Amino acid sequence: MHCKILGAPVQDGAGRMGCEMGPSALRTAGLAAALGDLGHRVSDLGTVVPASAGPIVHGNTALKALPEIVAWTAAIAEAAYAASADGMPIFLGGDHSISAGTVSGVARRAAETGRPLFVLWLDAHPDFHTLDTTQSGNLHGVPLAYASGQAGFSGYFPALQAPVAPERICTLGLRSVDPAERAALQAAGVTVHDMRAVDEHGLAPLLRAFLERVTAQNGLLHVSLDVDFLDPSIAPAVGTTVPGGATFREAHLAMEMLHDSGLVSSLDLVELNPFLDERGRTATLLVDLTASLMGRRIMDRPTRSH
Ligand code: DIR
Ligand code: MN
Ligand code: MN
Ligand code: MN
Repeated sequence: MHCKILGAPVQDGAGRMGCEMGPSALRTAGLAAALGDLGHRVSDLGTVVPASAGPIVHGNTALKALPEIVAWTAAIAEAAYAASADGMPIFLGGDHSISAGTVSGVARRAAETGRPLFVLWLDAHPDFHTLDTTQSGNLHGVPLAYASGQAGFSGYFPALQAPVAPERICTLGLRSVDPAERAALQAAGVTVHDMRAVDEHGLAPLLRAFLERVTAQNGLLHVSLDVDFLDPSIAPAVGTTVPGGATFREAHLAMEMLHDSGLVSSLDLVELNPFLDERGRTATLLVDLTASLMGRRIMDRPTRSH
């Protein structure tokens, strides 16, 4: 596989500074070497540069850095569209607002290939606010709503060329959902597996059922991995830690199953805040999880896992 690394050092979408350093930390933790050791060809495409931000006025006065995030989204969407022409783009955030651009860009590409794009959102949060419902005003809370074509973005964010149908989205790991998001997720028909579901059923059957749906429709799969999907005890370097997240083995199992599925066509690694890390521990974990997703295994398996 040709892995294409692309940095998107956005931090204006999060409530605090530091995510700008995410791409540097992931590179320093050895992402390219880990992928190369697995036999992949690796290209580092460098860093996305945003368009210049013009003034934008919106009625929700809580919104923070709307012109900046809109400018980033336009640039990231173009870069994601270009990078997804072939190979496997790996987008290094940056806060989760980068996924407004990554998902819309790869969705535009998928629409041209005629294969349906599915999205797996690994996160403590659904990031399903609209510009009208966010109360924090932090725009890392809106990318999934935008990319799936929810109302309220037009005239502000770039026009969506290929919204991802909510029925093709699965969120896994949720444990912090705002009331407006809960209602919107249900109304839209997004598949939601919160941590209660993971506790009750185990992660594997939930993920397997989703992957079987992607396979049945010959789909492509974008995976968006927010650091706060992981339990803070193993991944402290994120501004929005929430207790009760995925364990080390749950996270690796998810990545191993994703690898075995052969379905993943693009990946986001987001919300890493190196300023909050403990000697690169979280960055290293993200590199190891990416390696599992790209084929690192404990033992060879005689049969595919699904
Ligand atoms: C909260 C937290 N739902 C908000 N969101 C995120 O600010 O809208 N935290 N994405 O990481
Ligand atoms: Mn997120
Ligand atoms: Mn989150
Ligand atoms: Mn977040």
